[in-house]
Amino acid sequence: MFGKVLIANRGEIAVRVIRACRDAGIRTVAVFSEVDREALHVRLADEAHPIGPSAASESYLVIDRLVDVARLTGAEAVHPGYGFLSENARFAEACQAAGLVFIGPPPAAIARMGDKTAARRAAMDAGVPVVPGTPDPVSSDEEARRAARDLGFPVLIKAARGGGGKGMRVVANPDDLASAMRLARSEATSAFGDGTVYLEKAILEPRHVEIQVLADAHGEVLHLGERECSIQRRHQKLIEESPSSAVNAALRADMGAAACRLMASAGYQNAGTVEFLLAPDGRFYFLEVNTRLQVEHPVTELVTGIDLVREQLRLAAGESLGYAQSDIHSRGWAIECRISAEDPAAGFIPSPGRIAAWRSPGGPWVRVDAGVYEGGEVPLHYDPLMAKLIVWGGSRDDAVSRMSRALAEFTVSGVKTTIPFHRAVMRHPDFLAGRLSTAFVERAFGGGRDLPAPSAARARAAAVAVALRSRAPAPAPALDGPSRWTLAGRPGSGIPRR
Ligand code: MV4
Repeated sequence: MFGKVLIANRGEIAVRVIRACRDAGIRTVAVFSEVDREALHVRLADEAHPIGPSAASESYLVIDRLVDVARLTGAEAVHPGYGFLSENARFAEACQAAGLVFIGPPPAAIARMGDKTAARRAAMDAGVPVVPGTPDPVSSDEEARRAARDLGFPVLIKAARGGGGKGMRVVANPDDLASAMRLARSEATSAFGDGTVYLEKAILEPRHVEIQVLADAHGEVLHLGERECSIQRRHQKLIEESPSSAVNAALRADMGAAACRLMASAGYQNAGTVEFLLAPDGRFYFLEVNTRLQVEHPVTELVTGIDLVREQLRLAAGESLGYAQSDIHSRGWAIECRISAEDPAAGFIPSPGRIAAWRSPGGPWVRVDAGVYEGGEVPLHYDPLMAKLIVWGGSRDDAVSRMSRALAEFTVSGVKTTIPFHRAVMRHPDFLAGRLSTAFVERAFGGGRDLPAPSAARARAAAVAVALRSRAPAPAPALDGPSRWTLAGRPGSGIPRR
């Protein structure tokens, strides 16, 4: 196993990886931008090094700087977390070229799955169902008309280079096709520098269900069941659960086998996720592969008992999985709520700032993966995710009531949070009945606009919490060496405790 790992990320996922390393006796190297000098991941790592200004493009995304820090600190491997460089094949290659192990799939697998049309072809070749559509890009309006007639309306125009729903357009009837093609092409050109589009039959009211996969370097590929991720808004997931109330044992076995076939055929290694659309009629269709650890991985951990980050470390070190599909069992139900510094009552606009009060829930089967602390700052430069609240229950009903209880305990002030949104979802009749689709948030909450105001008692409690914690923060020292937070108080550091 590795002696030292560099974590090329920040926030809750950097903290998550540091914890897995510490559990495994591995030393950790954190990196930080100017605004992150006193961030939680910096305080928890064994050592922490500056990598540049606050803009991610000048720090967390600078491949050469990250590789340099890894080399200088004697790290043997690099964990990319999610986002930033986690799905960048050039970063994985640069790590390998510098003699570092990239904790993720081989660069070729990242590159292949990053090309959505290549991934779609790989799925078809592996016998994995894909949504009926044009096998090749559509260039003329005439070609589009013919394809749409064969597929049947409504159809979706998708950008070949697209992702996250960008450049996607629904067309309900033939009259709208030509203008929709023009719009989709120009959107795709400005978003991805490539106006190539293709057509798919539109699946109405789908669920977003994904399969977690683990693959070792010896050809073994296993799946850890599904995650239901339909509760999202504008392609940002808000709540995830495992299992899905729409998936029974037979469907799980089918989807799991399909995901494993695809990953095996792609020469995949480490942890990865295969995303599917699940139609109301129970048919499933391949969407894309995420070649990284995902935000929502903890719900799978809680139902399977498998530490996915520990597995990533073991697999990257060349170890065999060491267990079979029949050894993996899912027990009970897990739900995750993403706690972001966003104002759900104002269209989920980011609400960066200082966290005046932070009281997170606890108790049995409640897990809080946070990347922040009371008195700390949520910078405006990055994703506003502060923490993930994950609970387990023996049944879905138990998990929902435990989540409601945990959300009731959660007090945050100084920034607006998504907590009120989550409290409202936990009471919604469609959610309680497991009646979900990707349209749930728009349908149930008008996209988040129709939220109940917090009670007067909650507003008073928040005001008191702020009043009690208005201590001025210490100014951040200059960016000139390792952070004081991780050195202060350590024998021989020469830095006095504050
Ligand atoms: C679809 C679809 C319906 N039919 N494809 C959106 C993101 C991109 N990766 C794929 N997406 C969709 N593709 C067909 N043929 C509906 C969506 C979709 C969606 C998918 C997953 C999660 C959330 C979504 C929200 C809206 C639309």
